[in-house]
Amino acid sequence: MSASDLIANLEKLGDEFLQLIQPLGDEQTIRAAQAQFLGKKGKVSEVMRELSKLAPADRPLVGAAVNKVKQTIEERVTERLGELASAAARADLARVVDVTLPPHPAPAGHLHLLTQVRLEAVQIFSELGFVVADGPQIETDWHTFEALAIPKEHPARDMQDTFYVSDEIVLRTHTSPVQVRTMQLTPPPIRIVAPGVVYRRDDDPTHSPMFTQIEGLAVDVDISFADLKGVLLHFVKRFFARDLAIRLRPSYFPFVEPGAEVDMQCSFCMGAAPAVASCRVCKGTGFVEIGGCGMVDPEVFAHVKIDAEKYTGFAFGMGLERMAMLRHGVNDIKFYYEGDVRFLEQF
Ligand code: FA5
Repeated sequence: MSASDLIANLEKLGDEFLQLIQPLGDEQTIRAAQAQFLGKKGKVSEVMRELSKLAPADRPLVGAAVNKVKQTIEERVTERLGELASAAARADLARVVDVTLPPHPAPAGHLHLLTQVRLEAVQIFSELGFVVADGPQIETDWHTFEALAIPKEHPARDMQDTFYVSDEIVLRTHTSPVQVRTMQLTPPPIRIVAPGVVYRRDDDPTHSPMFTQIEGLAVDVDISFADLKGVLLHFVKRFFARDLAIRLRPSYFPFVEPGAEVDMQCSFCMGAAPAVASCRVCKGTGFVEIGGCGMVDPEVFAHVKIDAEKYTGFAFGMGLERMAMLRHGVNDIKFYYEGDVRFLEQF
């Protein structure tokens, strides 16, 4: 083939490519067309192979024509891709966005089961006129033990049971020191509940070294044991939303006289045969202990300078983990503290 034939062929290839690319609407097919012409086995390369057969004097002319058609093809590819990109951008801008559509819901957390239980307990007591009181978790030995008539030799003060910060400072082992602080500051009538974290050297499936209690205290003229029983019964019925019985079992707490353990009817088997016989929650007794209670001991009144001749009072303290366990069937106290979402999101 002569040099002029080759140049004419190259020009034709250029025109052919320009026609071919015109209707193509996406990058992939445009690139494929480009390869069909400029690739190793492409149409332009085929012409280039003829170059070696030409007289040396003719080669530069044809070489220049090859470069020209290559340039034409490459420029047109760039141009066409640019056109497609701006058409896509224009279409994107023209798209109608409905700004009134609701967004995808973001996963939201909720209050921890223990927080829910604490708030509910406070709500129930506040309906009876109790207000919330607070006290420090790092407490003096005096407020935790001494003022509550818990003598130095009492087993609760043992290193086995209490976390000591120093000889005179402890991590409070119960919420009862809030009774003392409240009575020191407020003259009767008093009606408070004090929910809060307490610490003991305890660790098994139903006991944790850190747990939550709710303390109650009422001091006024003519407060009786019947008032105490009425408040506790009302609380248990409301909290469990069932007509459960309570049992006040005589017991000893140095700061109350008389004192009692608060048992409630087992919310799992209801204490009824035959389920009660094999109930693992109440261990076949039909009742479960939830706290302690009693009438404020005159010795405590003496420590906080309240006239025991004029006033009487009742106090109680219950474990909130225990109550949440009974209401929701939680069988290991650790679940509350491990932060496992599979447990937490059930409540
Ligand atoms: C007391 O702590 C008394 N301060 C209660 C009290 C208050 C009596 C006012 C009289 C007047 P006790 O040690 O029994 O009592 O604890 C009360 C409740 O806390 C228990 O019934 C139990 O529900 C819960 N509790 C005790 N130890 C733990 C523990 N390690 N982990 C989880 N809950 C516990």
